[in-house]
Amino acid sequence: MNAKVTSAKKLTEVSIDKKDFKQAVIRHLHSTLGTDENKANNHAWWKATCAAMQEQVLEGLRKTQKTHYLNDTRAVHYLSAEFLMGRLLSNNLQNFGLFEVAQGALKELGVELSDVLEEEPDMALGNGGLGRLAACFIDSLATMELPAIGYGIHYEHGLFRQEIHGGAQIERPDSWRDYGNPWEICRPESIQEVSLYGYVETKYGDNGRIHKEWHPGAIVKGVPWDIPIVGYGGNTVNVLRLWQSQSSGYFNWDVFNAGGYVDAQRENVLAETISKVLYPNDETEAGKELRLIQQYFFSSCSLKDIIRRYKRAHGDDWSRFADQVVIQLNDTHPAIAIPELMRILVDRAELDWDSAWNICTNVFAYTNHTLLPEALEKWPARMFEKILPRHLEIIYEINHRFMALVDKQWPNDNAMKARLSIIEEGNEKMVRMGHLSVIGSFAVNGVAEIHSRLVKQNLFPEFDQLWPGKLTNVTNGITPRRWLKACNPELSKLIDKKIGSDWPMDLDKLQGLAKHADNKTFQKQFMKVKQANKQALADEIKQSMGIDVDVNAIFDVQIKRLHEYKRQHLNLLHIMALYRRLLEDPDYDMHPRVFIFGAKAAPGYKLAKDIIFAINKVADKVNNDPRVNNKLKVVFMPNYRVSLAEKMIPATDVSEQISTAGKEASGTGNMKLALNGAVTIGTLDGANIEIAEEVGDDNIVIFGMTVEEVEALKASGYNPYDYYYNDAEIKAVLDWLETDYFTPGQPGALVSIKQSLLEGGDPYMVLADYQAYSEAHKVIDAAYRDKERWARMAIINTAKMGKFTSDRSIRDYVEKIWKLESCKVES
Ligand code: NTF
Repeated sequence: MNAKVTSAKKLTEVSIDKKDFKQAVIRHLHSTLGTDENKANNHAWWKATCAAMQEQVLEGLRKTQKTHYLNDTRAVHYLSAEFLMGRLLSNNLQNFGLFEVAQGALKELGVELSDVLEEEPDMALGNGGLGRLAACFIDSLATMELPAIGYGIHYEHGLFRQEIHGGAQIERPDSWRDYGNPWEICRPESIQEVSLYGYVETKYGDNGRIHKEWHPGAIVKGVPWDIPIVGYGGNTVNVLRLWQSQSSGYFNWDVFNAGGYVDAQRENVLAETISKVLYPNDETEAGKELRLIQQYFFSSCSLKDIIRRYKRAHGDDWSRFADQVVIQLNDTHPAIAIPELMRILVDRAELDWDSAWNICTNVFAYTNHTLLPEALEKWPARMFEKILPRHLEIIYEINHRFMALVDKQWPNDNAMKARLSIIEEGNEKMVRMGHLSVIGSFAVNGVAEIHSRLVKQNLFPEFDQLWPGKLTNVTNGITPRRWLKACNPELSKLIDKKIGSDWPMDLDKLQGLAKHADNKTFQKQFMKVKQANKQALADEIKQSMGIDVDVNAIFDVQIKRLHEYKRQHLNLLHIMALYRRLLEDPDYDMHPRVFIFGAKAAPGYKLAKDIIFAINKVADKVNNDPRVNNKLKVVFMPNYRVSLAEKMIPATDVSEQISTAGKEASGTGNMKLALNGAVTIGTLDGANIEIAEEVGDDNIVIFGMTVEEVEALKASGYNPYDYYYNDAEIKAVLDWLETDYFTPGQPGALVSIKQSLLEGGDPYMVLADYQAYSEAHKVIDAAYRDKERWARMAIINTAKMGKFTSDRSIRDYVEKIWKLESCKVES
């Protein structure tokens, strides 16, 4: 579990001092932005500060690229449709050890760095956990000096901005690049072309060899934008390369020549639509033609880029390709890269099928992030035929050969063939991208122990039998640089004082805090920081929402995408029950509590939006009811995003991780909150299980059914009405939703939640876990009232999070899957 990173330079050897930094900022204010110290607003200061920083970053990037080229390093290529980067300035300053330098330089100019940092729009090119994981991973890869490139899509609009009107979510476009992005560099010299549509011609060569030629109906350009990724210590600066679609001009000459200037422009618009928007779905498949085109677009551009770089060093000799290149598929979104590489090798490079397949299956590895059936991607074969006709043929050929293998293992078993086939037969033939990914990869991993076990047992059991050892686990992690050092500077300083300052690169060092967990002075210092962070969040809540919250109350936080399986409505039912208990008995004994939510719902997910509405309506009522006001508050913070998480997480006392067991693959918010000294109330699901193993039973509150119990209850015929009729509190609370108590004049406005939990069959067994959840909250309440006990629990949580650094995850990938070596870049 030792995730030590040895090779980064000491953070004290900074390359630039305060005076030089100040000069650089002023220089950029003048000659990059055309303004001056008197006229500049915070936005201009932000841009000038970024530009000053970028000078250092680009120097590091140049050295890194040269070093990797000269050493001809094996590299990992992380293909992901999502990278949820958040803001970069603070992180880059921290990783270069220049945070204090910049702060001091700006101070001398009469500017507060903290105000400047707030100017940066979040780079929200992702939905949730999957995209943020990719961002943490590329941070760790650079920090550990591993040769790596992230590949993704340069969306013009990232995840929507959420506004709350009358309690309901309204989606507004996110325009993160409207005023320019100071970090990205356009690389027109590396533009790629991508073909779409058209037909396949079969040609017969003299030697009897059949050659397939794809005559595309359209060609679009992929323009690369590079975002430098600065490792902690500032030595290695890797790249995140994001592809923007652009019309190639091939589209429209005929139209243009015929005088159709306007029509030609319309074709341009179509090409540019490909990278226009991020699909805002989380954990659901977006069965749209444009989505498949997006996936193919970035996979194809990335592969061609990888091949271009390989050929620069190795020419046309493919024999070393799999030694130099490993490609990690972040979920099935880039799975189309598998047939694309086959196409390039067989049709273009004219390799025979077996040699090509041998290369493919030594290059690709696939990470599965969910078991939810609605998230497992399947594409109609007819859609493939239209958009990617040659790829469909290749997929059929891969499948044909795979079926022969299945027949060898399970002779004459047609049911088995149907189950394992890449092609799902039915009303409409579908291509199963998960099966394609498993068959085309040399390694497949889940993202937490329990999830990987379920991937083996329930999702791909036959594949596990066919290829023992191919399916494995790599538990997720988070970067402690962003999620503790940068977002919680006061706690970081306290930790530095206690155990030294090398924990950000060797998180197991936090163990050293455990022996101080009973020390009264340290407890006070630790909780004083927590209190200050709570005050800062309370100020933010007051300022942005006008709600007063008491910092002596328990800050109980649930932050994640809104989804039934994550069970924000379980939390809501319990809040309503507390409210009801307080109304029935004004002396009801509970420590004051503030329940805080942050969550976006997919725009098309009706019930998820109804739950947001219900939380806000209950909040309105509770927060304005003087009868309970010193005990209960409910806050739904709009527009949850990385930069808001950075403010909420350091201020949290209680972390809500309450998914139905077996549904949350891992979770990573659970790790961030515990790292910042929050106590988890959680089910035995995803990484909660591993967190419990690390912190011990005394320092986490586990409740509810296990995976086995969930499965058994389902098998025995789960009936939510049993709980409704047998539990007076559940009945009262559900019936309350039907009245107009929370929505005056609008009775029934919240009824869809009750319906889904009763007539709807309660698919995520909210009612079955309700009592256990309610009891668990009593345990939390009692623990919090014992100040010393709570301080101890909080400290132990921070102390025991070493396992969950993304450096450890990356080390696991390196050892189990990628077989990479680090490459030192001299500063
Ligand atoms: C998510 N999956 C899982 O739901 C989380 O539990 C996990 O922590 C993250 O991936 C990262 O591994 C998805 O977003 C998706 F798309 F696969 F459904």
